Amino acid sequence: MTKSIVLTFWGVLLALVGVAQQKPNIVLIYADDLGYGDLSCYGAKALRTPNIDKVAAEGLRFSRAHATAATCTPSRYTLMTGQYAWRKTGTGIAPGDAALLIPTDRATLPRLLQRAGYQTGVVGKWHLGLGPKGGPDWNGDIKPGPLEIGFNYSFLLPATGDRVPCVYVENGRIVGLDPTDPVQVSYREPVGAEPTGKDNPERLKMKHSHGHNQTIINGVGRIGYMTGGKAARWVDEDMADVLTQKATAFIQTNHKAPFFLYFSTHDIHVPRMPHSRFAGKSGMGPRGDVILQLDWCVGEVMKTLDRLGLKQNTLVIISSDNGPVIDDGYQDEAVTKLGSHRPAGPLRGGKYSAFEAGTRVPFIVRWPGQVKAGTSEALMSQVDLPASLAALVGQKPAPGEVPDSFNTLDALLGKENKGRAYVIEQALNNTLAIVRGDWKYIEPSNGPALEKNTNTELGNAPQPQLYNLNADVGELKNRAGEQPHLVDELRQLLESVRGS
Ligand code: NG6
Ligand code: CA
Repeated sequence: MTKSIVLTFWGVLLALVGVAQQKPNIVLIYADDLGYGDLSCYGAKALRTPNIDKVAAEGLRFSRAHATAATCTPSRYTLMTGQYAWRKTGTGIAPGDAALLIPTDRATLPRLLQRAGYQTGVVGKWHLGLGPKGGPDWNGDIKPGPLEIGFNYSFLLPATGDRVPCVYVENGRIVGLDPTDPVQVSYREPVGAEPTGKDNPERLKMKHSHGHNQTIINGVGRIGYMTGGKAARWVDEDMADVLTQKATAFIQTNHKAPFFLYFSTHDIHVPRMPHSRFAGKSGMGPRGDVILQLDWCVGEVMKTLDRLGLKQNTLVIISSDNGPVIDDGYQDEAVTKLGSHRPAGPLRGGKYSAFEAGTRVPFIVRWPGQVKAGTSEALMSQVDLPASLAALVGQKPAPGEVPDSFNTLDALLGKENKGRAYVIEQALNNTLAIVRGDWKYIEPSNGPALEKNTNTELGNAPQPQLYNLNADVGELKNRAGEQPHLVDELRQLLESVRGS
């Protein structure tokens, strides 16, 4: 009797130690173009995002966390590789037929986690190119791709929702492709006899405002030409459901292993085509509706973690690849129905910009029992996720493997509130800015001050700019003239990082 009690005691103890030592699952929910002011937990009043707010209330909400660039491809390139995208040519906004931008032999975030025994999956927007130089064989094995750089599972939108081909690619194959109706893609000239937004505007259910006037798929003009693959084409209005189903299925399948899920939502990028459950619900037009839809997706993922008993042992990160844009090329009422909503909150600029709204984005970390709920003013950059998450799972990247990525795990988990010594921000035309402490320096640039189509202040100016973000988060007063020494210091720091 006594002996069995002792045995039970040791059994329970070992089980507890086992649970404590089990590596946490990691779920990274990466929204597209979600602005610093777009969530109610970041101050939005015109709409509510209860599911994301709940994650924030149970976790740590950062106020000074940055994507590495103000557009998608470079931000994602850095997220995957821990290398600043501006170090590598060809990492600007990728066309939908670009070759894979990440060399298959380099260390990547998912590969570092694989080394620690993780099952790794990516679901959603990719936009890092696929296939060899010259682009992929859309009708065959579409590789190299995520499976060749460290993912065990992939279900992708190859590029973006507004770029062809408008099909899903699962583990290197177009889903539902009828071999007698092959897909053909061109970013140079029309292919097939498909109607285009330019020539057949009467066929559009949502008109373009700039660009987006090539092949019409599902009533929406796209960037690029495509023909064939009729049975495989996505329906935009169902995309959030499809992706969420794949994301939760990945969790279900892998719930016994430690897993890493990179859930890269299409929302809230254009075209904003909410499911009928969300259409009209925000009062702000489709842009607001797809924020509600994104919030629903997050809720479904959280429900899945709860249902499988994984909440306690899962680190959840929610962020965005760049800041907000209102009119990004479609007449979708985003401008006319914006009302009092401020997608960037108090920040200046937006997607594409060197001003803060370009890269300062929502960033929420939840890990019950491990991360104390609250807020953090730590200066953070997504470039550090590879080194920090590697550290979390006990991996030490070899020197140079994730060259620009620092281990800022303590700040990520809320154990300290300083974060990085500095953050570098990359704007559309590769203008760089650097933030250190309260101060931000934007290097001189001959690029345009305004992106006319989207009406975004890009932050470009031929003179150096210096802002005190503590006193002037809206970057209105250029203090470069008053503080030449500080300008020099920050310029030198930026140059030293650039040259390293
Ligand atoms: C721009 C597109 C914009 C969007 C962006 C990429 C035009 C006129 N504009 O070139 O609509 O697709 O590229 O967005 O085509 S991102 O979030 O993937 O970087
Ligand atoms: Ca984006």
